[in-house]
Amino acid sequence: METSYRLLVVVIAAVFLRQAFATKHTVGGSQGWDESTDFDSWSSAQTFKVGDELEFKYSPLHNVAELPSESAFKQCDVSAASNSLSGGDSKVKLTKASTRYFACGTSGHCEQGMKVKITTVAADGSPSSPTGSSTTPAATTGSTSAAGPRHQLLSFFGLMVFVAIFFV
Ligand SMILES: [Cu+2]
Repeated sequence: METSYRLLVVVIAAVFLRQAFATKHTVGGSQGWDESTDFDSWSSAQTFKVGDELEFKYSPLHNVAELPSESAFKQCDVSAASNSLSGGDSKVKLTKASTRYFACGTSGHCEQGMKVKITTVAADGSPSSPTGSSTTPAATTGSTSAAGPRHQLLSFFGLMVFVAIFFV
């Protein structure tokens, strides 16, 4: 009885810690990896952090080609692909702060807009360049870090669960 309780606690803690540190982004949201999806709108609403994962979900008509450069991306040069994925459910780990380019390798699909540019930032979420040119009044600074408290709350919850494992 007690052993299964502790196992449950460990599983819950693992789930919360994973949520606190990594996010899985389903490319294109509920529409998935498809010609009809507006990938610019989708990606601009996301924050990609180191450690996060992309998941491409698509029909057998499609595949995922990673392109090596901005120019290959702009020209839809899928023949230059540095990596190709297929099978309908492809996961890509974002391992460093960089910009990566993905397109569908099926003829004509990239030209129809089936491509997405992913810019990954450092996991701590700190901006890569200095912000603002003037001193911000103290009263408005609270609104700039909306993602921070939630992250800290999840981390804190995970820590509390680990503490509970040792004292229960
Ligand atoms: Cu396609």
